[in-house]
Amino acid sequence: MVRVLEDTLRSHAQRFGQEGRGYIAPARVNLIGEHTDYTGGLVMPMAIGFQTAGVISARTDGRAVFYSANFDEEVAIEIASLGRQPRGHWSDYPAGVLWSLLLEGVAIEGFSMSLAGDVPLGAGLSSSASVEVATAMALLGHAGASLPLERLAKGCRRAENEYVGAKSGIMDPFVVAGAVKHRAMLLDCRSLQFDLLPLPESIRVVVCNSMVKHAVATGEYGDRRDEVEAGQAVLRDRLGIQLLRDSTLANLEACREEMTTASFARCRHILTENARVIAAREALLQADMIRFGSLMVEAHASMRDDFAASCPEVDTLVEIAIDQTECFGARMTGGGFGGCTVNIVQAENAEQFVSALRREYATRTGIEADCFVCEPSDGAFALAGQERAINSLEHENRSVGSI
Ligand code: GAF
Repeated sequence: MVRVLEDTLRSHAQRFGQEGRGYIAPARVNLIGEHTDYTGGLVMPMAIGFQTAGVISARTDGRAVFYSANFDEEVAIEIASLGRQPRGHWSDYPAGVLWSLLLEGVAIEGFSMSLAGDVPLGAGLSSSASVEVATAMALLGHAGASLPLERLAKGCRRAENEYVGAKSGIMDPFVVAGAVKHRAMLLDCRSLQFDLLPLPESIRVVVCNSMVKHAVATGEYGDRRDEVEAGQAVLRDRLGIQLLRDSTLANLEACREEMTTASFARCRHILTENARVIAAREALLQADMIRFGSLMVEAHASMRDDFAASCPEVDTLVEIAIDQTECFGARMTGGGFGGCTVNIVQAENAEQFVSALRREYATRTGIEADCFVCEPSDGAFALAGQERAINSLEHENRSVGSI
């Protein structure tokens, strides 16, 4: 059993005087396809080995008691009177999931839940979806209910959008719940169809934390989304194009005069990024990591220049990485404005890559970066033994096919 779950089961029993049932959800890193999910675009994330554990046991007073081991704090809520009352506090994430699952019609009675995790916060590795999915799995287990992957992911997104107040998309809860070991997930965020793509054994995925914190729930992420939506509105009004995904660069160009410079550039990033995800899938299918890496580098430039969502430290990490001979490609990953880079490197030289990157980053910025060599891991569904939700037969039916 994973250590974070073992420890949480033990501390839950000590704290609440009852054995609990344990659930676990991973973090994720996005290989390519950034800020495309909320426009119905394409993304290619994978789950990674950081985890959140949720341990739950019943109580008879009708209350929901959440304990966060990370914050060493307990919050109690009356389930019957739970409204949308975010407090700007860690407990908004699990309380939001409770609120969302109640809206979904899941009958949830009193419980105590312990949450604990090792996902770095504010690093762009989706600590929030990891908490949400672990909470949702625990609540469903407690209620003796289950939801298909799609509804569970949408339920978590609703918690984050409407309860927490962060305008995030579907990518994170979907991959955190539905990922499969040894595979990256190409997800079509419009149809929610996906392909599970093997990564060549000759490469490693290295995640490097710039140590500059970002938070999706605060300003800049929402500003970018507003700029994109303003651009989409022009395309809709002028050309009847409902989703940015269905526009061409020529359509966008035709509407340029009616958009702000920012909206035009943000929309251009999304259109070129969707095309890069399609090309990246082809590269992966042919195990052409040189091509895959150069698409990552282009994606980073687009995030930096058109989407204006990078920062000097993250740019420095990418510059250092792509100067290393063992690195195929590197880019900012996640919401942006700090957080992590994702790097594809030759397996046999991964440790050497990490040492050189950390040394040079410290020299240039004075910051010690945390770097992790990551394996594509199972999502919460597979970890909870719900493989049927994503078994190969269903996967064939759900395959993205030709995009
Ligand atoms: C954050 C959001 F939560 C995702 O939905 C996605 O938009 C991502 O930023 C950017 O690709 O992780």
